[in-house]
Order: sequence, then structure tokens, then C-alpha cells
Amino acid sequence: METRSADEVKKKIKDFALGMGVDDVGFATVSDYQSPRSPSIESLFPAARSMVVLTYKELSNCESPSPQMSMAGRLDIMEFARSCNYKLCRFLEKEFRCTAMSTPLSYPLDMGKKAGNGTIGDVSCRHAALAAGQGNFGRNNLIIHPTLGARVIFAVILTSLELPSDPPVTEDLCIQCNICVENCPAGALDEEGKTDVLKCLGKSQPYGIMASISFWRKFIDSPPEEQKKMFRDENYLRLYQSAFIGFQYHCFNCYMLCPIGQD
Ligand code: B12
Ligand code: SF4
Ligand code: SF4
Repeated sequence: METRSADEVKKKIKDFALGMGVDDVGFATVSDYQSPRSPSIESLFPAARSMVVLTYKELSNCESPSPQMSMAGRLDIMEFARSCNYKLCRFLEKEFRCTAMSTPLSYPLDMGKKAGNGTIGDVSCRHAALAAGQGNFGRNNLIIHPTLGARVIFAVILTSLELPSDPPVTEDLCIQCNICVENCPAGALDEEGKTDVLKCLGKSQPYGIMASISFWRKFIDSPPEEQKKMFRDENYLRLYQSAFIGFQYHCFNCYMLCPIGQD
């Protein structure tokens, strides 16, 4: 490490990540990561000095009207990304004798009050991607990558290595076409710069915690014959799957309809 310049270290890390099949890689110092609503990086990993942001292009599955098909694509990315996280963390620790930690892509997620009832992750991938020059915010409140567009998922690795940030993307990538706003089935993007979380959740995760609570409330108050019917209902079968697979997204509109980066 002593004899290698920061640029050489960054190149080695980038080559390793691209070699695994990651689409793009960026770097940011912990101090350039500015996400006012998220916990401080220091509270998660005091020795962290920089972050490596890995960008993955979502499969075309997200265009499928079948929720099984669209979610299968997301599960593939998440599984692949977690494996890359592990490999890259081990590479960093062995090659540069530093410490490295992977962070959750979406979950586990603290769903307590302090974390906005499950709306604030330990590390904000979008703010990390912004700081690492992987793109900037669009009207959809997502990060648009300069060549891959908005259909990208980010993973963040924290490390004790002192690595400078990559240059930010200064060009405004959003063309303000409003396709995302007009096609949001919940009207969750009507107010600029803010996603109405409850509205989005109702459409994007119809089998999430709120649906689970109302199912069990109704179940408790129902007579045995009605309870039997409730267990055979599609609603329960979807809730059951979400409970062991994890969050199941049923809407990708603001993400997959954005024209930037699409051929
Ligand atoms: C919780 C969560 C949600 C919640 C709540 C969202 C929220 N309030 O942030 C719900 C369920 C609603 C949700 C929905 C979606 N999510 Co989500 N979600 C997360 C998660 C786990 C945490 C987000 C977080 O910490 N937010 C809290 C803080 C950081 O946000 P904030 O300060 O309030 O900032 C908000 C606004 O102020 C605005 N904003 C902030 N700064 C700026 C600056 C400018 C200039 C502008 C215009 C806006 C803006 O953007 C934010 C959106 O509300 C992240 C993964 C992660 N760990 O980051 C994925 C993540 C944000 N989700 C993602 C995706 C793709 C989605 C969905 C498309 C669902 C789907 N089918 O996949 C929708 C899109 C909704 C949308 N258009 O905003 C991706 C985004 C990728 C990208 N290209 O940017 C992430 C990063 C997952 C990942 N690992 O890649 N999500
Ligand atoms: S995921 Fe769907 S419901 Fe949520 S903001 Fe995007 S378009 Fe709207
Ligand atoms: S769909 Fe249009 S308005 Fe929405 S983020 Fe993409 S370019 Fe911007």
C-alpha cells in the first residue's frame, strides 16, 4: 500500500470489480458522502475512510407484467451483488491489509421508529453513488447513471483505505420528460424532490407489513369458516411468499420507464 499511489489502488480495485461482472465502480471519501437523514458512517464503522460503490444494470425482467418475473430479476441482482460484496471485501483486506465492510443493498433494514419505520437504510446507496460520481438525482428521485440510466442498483462497501472521491457527474442527466411522474400509479412523485413513501409502498409492495397487519387483524376477528377461506385466498399466499423471500416489488415504473440510457 505504502508504495502504491491512490490512483493505482483505485485502478486495481476497479479492475477486480469489473472482472467479476460489475457494470461500473466509483469511489468516495466518507466526508463527501452527505445524506442528512442517514446514520453517520462513523456510527457504523469508525475506521471507515472511503466507500466503493458498485453499479449493476437491472435485467429486462423489470419490464414484465408478471410480478414473479420482474422480482426474479431483482433477486438475481441482489444475490450476485452480495456475492461480489463478499469477494471484494476479502480482496481489499488481503491485498491492501485494510478493513472492509459490506452494507445492505435494501435489507436487512431497521424498521423501527428511529429509522423512519423502515424508510432509512444504514447507508444511503443513492447518496453514496452521487458522491462516487456514479450519476445524479432525476425527477424520479433515483440516481441516473450517465450511460446505464436509472435502471441500476447500487451496492456500497466501506473501507479504511484513504481513497479520494471520483469526480461528480455535473451534467444534468434528467431530461424532465415527466414520464416517471405521469406513470406512477400512486401519484407518489407529484411533489418534486420527494417520494411519498406511503403512497409508493401501497403500490410497490402491496404484500408488505401493512398488508400483513391488516390480514392478521381481519383473521383474528373472523369466524372459523371465514378463516379457512382466508388461508386459500391469493392475498394470503402472496403474503406467505413475501414473508420468506423478502420484499416483493410489484411496481418498477419510475425506474424502468425512464428513457435515459435505454437503447
Ligand atoms: C427504504 C427504501 C425505499 C422505500 C422508501 C424510499 C425513501 N424514502 O428513500 C420505498 C419502499 C418507498 C422505496 C421505493 C423504491 N425503491 Co428503494 N430503497 C430504500 C432503501 C433500502 C433505503 C433508502 C433510504 O435510506 N432513504 C432515506 C434517505 C437517504 O432518503 P432521503 O434523504 O429522504 O432522500 C429522498 C429525497 O430527499 C430525494 N433526494 C435526496 N437528495 C436529493 C437531491 C436531489 C437533487 C433530488 C431531486 C432528490 C433528492 O431522494 C430520496 C427519495 O425520497 C434503498 C437502499 C439503500 N440502502 O439506500 C433502496 C433504493 C433507494 N431503492 C431503489 C429502488 C430501485 C426503488 C424502487 C424503484 C422500487 C423497486 N421496484 O425497486 C422505488 C422507487 C421510489 C422512488 N422513486 O423514490 C434503489 C434505487 C436505485 C437508483 N437507481 O437510484 C435503492 C438505492 C436500492 C439499491 N441498492 O440500489 N425504497
Ligand atoms: S415504484 Fe411505482 S409506486 Fe413507487 S414511486 Fe415508483 S412508480 Fe410510483
Ligand atoms: S423519466 Fe424523464 S423526468 Fe423522470 S427521471 Fe427519467 S428523464 Fe427525468
